[in-house]
Amino acid sequence: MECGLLCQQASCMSMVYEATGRICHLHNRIITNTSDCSWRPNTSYYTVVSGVANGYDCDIITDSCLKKLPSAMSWSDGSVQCAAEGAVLLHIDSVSKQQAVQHYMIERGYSTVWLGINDIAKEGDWRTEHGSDSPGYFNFSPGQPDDFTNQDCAILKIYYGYQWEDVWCWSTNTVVCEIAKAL
Ligand SMILES: [Ca+2]
Ligand SMILES: [Ca+2]
Repeated sequence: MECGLLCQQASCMSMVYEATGRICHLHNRIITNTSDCSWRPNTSYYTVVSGVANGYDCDIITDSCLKKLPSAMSWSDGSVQCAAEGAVLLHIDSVSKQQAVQHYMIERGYSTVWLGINDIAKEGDWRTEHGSDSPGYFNFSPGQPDDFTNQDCAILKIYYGYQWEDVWCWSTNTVVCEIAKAL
C-alpha cells in the first residue's frame, strides 16, 4: 500500500515491492511482460530484469528493444520522435544485428526502415545520429551510397535485399526506434 502511494506521488509507471527488505522500487517505465521480471525464490516480489517503455519489442536484439512508430516520416522527424521517448533511430553496427533486423523486417512485413546515420555535415563522411562517431559498420548495396542529387540519410531496404541505400532525408520512411535494455 505504502509503495503504491509512493508510486502515485512520484508519478511512476510501475513498482516492485521487496517484502523482505521492505524496499519499494519505483520505475519510470512500464514492465510489459513477465519475461522482463525474474521471480526471486523465498520472497514475494519480482526483480525487474528489463523494464522498457510500452510497445517496445525486446526479443529481437540482444542489448536493445525496438518499436515501429505508427506513421512514416522524414529522417529528422523520426529522430525527434524517437528522442522524445528516450530512444534513437535504429542503428546497425554488426553483421549479427543486421541479420536480426532483417529477420524482424521480414516477419513484420516492413519494406524500408530509417537507419540512424547520415552524411549531412560532410559528403561521404557518414556519422551516427547523435554525435560525431563513425558508424564502424556499413552494409550499403553495391552502387550505394551514390549521393544522387544530395542524398544524405540511409535506409535499409527490401528492394536491395535488405542492404542499405542513401536517400533524401526529407523522404518519408518507416521509423523504428531503438532503446537500450534497462537492467
Ligand atoms: Ca550524401
Ligand atoms: Ca542513393
